[in-house]
Amino acid sequence: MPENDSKTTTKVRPKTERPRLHKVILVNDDYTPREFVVMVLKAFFSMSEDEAAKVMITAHMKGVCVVAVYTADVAETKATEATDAGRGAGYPLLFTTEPEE
Ligand code: TYC
Repeated sequence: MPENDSKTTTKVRPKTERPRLHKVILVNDDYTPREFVVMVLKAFFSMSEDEAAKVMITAHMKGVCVVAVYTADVAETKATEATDAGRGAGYPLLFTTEPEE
């Protein structure tokens, strides 16, 4: 007697979903020097002087600015390392992450 004669079939669905990306967000504060913020953006996010200056000024004026998007673990690592660079220099510079919608 067949153990499985129910003719169950499994449809193979092409799995093309990409991992959700996470934003790294630069948060403004009143103490970190502008030039230091620009230096960190260039060092940790491979930005040009012009790109870094624009992102810094946007955070300065609006309170926050999206720096870049990465997979979750890369975003988390970069935000932590860039925040630690500020901490190491005695500044309250903060990078956070959040999932993209
Ligand atoms: N607001 C800071 C200042 O006036 C500069 C600054 C900009 C700090 C952006 C943090 O995310 C930041 N010195």
